[in-house]
Amino acid sequence: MTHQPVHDIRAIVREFDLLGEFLGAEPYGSGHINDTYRLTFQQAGVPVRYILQRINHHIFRNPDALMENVQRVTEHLAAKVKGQIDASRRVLTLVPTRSGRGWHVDPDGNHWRVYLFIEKGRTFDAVESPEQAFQAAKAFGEFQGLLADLPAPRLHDTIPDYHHTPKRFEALLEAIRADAAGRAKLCQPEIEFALAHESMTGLLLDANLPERVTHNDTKLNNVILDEATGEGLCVIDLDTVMPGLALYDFGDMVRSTTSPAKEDERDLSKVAMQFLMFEALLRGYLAAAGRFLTPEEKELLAFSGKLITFEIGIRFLTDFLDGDVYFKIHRDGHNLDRCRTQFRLVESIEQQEGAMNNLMRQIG
Ligand code: ADP
Ligand code: GN1
Ligand code: MG
Repeated sequence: MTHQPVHDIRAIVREFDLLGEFLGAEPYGSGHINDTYRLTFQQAGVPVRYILQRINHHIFRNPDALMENVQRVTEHLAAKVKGQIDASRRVLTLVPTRSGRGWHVDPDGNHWRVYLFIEKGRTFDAVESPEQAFQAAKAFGEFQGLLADLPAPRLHDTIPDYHHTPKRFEALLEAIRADAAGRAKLCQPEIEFALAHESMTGLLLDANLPERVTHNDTKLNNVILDEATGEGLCVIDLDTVMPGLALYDFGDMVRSTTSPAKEDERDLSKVAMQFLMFEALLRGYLAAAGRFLTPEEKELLAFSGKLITFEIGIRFLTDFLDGDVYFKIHRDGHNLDRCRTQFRLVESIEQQEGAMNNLMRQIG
């Protein structure tokens, strides 16, 4: 099982330019990669909260480059929303260290950052209504739009070949060959499912689509919705913002937002691509991104959902075979459970792909 390593949070917190008395820190959120804490300070008698995160440097091999990206992206976005009501809830704001840096490196080489806590917002691990899907997709579409004019230089690739599905497939083949944890016998149907789908892995990369600045991890719980109005408020989890394809972003919304089940649901009968949610995503995304997407991109919107769901499925399967070295797990077989929901969702999309494409052609 995954245990959060013990860190001296109080000492880390002292490095940041935070006012008032430190009241405490608690682990926060359900991300699979970084360690996230919610901090509380007392400032002149009022409790004020922050998000503290340790970057997983086993996964992000160059955390300084990553933080340079995050700094450039958040500053660019902040300049765009400046003057709007609630501007500081619409974009992540880094709190600098006492020495004026955007992040802190501790003596063990861990990289830490602090963000203002976005109050009166919520994230969801599973979708509850089409309106949520619409709002999330609109927020991610606007995010892409606002970053379209990010000045040069090109952002760093924080994880090389992150959405290179054929290379992800190669990694799976290697994991099957190595069978490092002796688990291949436990997942034969999933291995067969993966092998039977190889032919689609290169379709987006081979389609000559434009490179854009994209988020690359647009799952539903990476956008904060306003608690009161439900509006898509703030796109978070910026570690993978880098050059990429718009369609991998839209695809990951389909993957993470159309099924009512959580990503690790064991009862696969609950997993399904709900058409109403797809329609809401499509309308929300096009409301923001429709003006800049090319016809070739629009044509592949439905397919992108199937492809990235398959891609994340094979990544979970690879990690299960490798012995759970990448994604945080909280129970035995967790990565295999996650893989199964993804593959079930691929099947559900396959069954509805014709109708999804028709809808896209009607409103796209
Ligand atoms: P991970 O990379 O591990 O997924 P995230 O950056 O997505 O980490 O953060 C994990 C969770 O913490 C999010 O899903 C969200 O609920 C919460 N969170 C992150 N940043 C903020 C913030 N600035 N304000 C409020 N909540 C936040
Ligand atoms: C991870 O960081 P988090 O939990 O939002 C992963 C994504 C996967 C996602 C699946 C850096 O995202 O690629 O799509 O899990 N992030 C990284 O839930 O690998
Ligand atoms: Mg996240």
